[in-house]
Amino acid sequence: MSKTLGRHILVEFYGCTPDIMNDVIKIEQSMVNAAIEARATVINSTFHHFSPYGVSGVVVIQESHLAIHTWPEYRYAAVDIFTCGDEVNPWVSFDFLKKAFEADYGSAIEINRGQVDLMERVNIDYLIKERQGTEAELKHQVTFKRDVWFTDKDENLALSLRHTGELLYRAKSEFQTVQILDSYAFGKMLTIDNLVMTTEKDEFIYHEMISHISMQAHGNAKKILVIGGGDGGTIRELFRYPQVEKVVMVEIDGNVVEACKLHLPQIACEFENPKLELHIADGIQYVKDAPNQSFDVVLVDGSDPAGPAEGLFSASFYQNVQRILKSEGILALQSESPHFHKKAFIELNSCLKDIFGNDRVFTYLAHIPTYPTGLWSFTCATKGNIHPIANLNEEKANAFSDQHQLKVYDAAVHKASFVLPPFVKKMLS
Ligand code: SPD
Repeated sequence: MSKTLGRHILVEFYGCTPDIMNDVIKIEQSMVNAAIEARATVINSTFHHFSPYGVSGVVVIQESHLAIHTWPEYRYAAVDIFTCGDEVNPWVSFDFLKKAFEADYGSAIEINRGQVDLMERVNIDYLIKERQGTEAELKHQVTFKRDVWFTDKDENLALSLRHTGELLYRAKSEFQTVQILDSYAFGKMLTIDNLVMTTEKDEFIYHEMISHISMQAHGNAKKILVIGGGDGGTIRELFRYPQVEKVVMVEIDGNVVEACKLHLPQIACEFENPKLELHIADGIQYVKDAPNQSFDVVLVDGSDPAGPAEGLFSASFYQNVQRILKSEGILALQSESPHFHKKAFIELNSCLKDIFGNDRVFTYLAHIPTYPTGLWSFTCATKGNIHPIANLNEEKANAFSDQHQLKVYDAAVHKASFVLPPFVKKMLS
């Protein structure tokens, strides 16, 4: 056989473990290590996870590349390993990956690339820049840049955040998978089922906006119920109010609380507050069982309408919330993005209007950079004489904002957040 420039193997891995096929961090690390095992020099890696599942990525090596695309639902990975020169053996990477992906079966075809006999070598020494060391020293100087991405997406739209590629926390419960990753742009972030829940750098927007609009509109809330909110950001805001006597938090997954206490302590900083009554339980069941008129404020700080949070978008849940609110009470909830979760956003609004009355449901908006599309909505619904704008004591709200050095909430933002652009008004009419 004539001499070739490179060896290219096209690999089929069947019967892989589905969880591994959906794990961007494990796959990136395995692909990088497969290259290192084969004595390649890694320059760069780029990996993306796709919701709901699947990973794509490439490791650029000095000797060419390793690429992958996975189909966790078929327990399948298509891998492509191309190496140049005699020093790197792509079959070493093949063996390494078969083991790492726990594949039942792996096959490959090898293609020899660049048959030297068929080509004529020309002199291109003029392209060589002045060298700064020996071959070995130059190889050593190559720096490896990892490019690993987390993607929060539906079929048509996505938000991606680059992270370090290290997994700080992962726990899989009967409900969901909870992770903590470290993103370059927004710091550490909590993800649930591959959706961004909160990040160190922009969490303040969500937590101030879900809490203070209702708290300031009510003016004297003493007993508050938080459904979800296991990261602790919402209760941190609530405990800024000295009149608060009790906050009941019902979070379905203890892993969320554990993960945030360990890795996001500036968010999860009020779990030891003696006024907190924490239940690791189902919030839907809790509101079903709670007595009539028992809370001044109810905040629904849940995830998106899939998995365990789905019930937080149902009429029966809000009928119970309406029942357990005091006669002068207010509810606020995260109501998704008018762009990203259009259906949930519209349906939730009409469901709340049916339960609380047309003139008692108020949508407000905030810009949250790490949620898909950035434009995020909240909704409040009231009982009694509470009106979220008319009731606002601006002086008090501004003094509160100053005193606590809030970063997004003040009286002007409170009022402005209820100003809806015509396209959103139209969606809700
Ligand atoms: N798509 C993200 C919706 C997240 C809502 N809850 C976030 C929890 C923060 N406490």
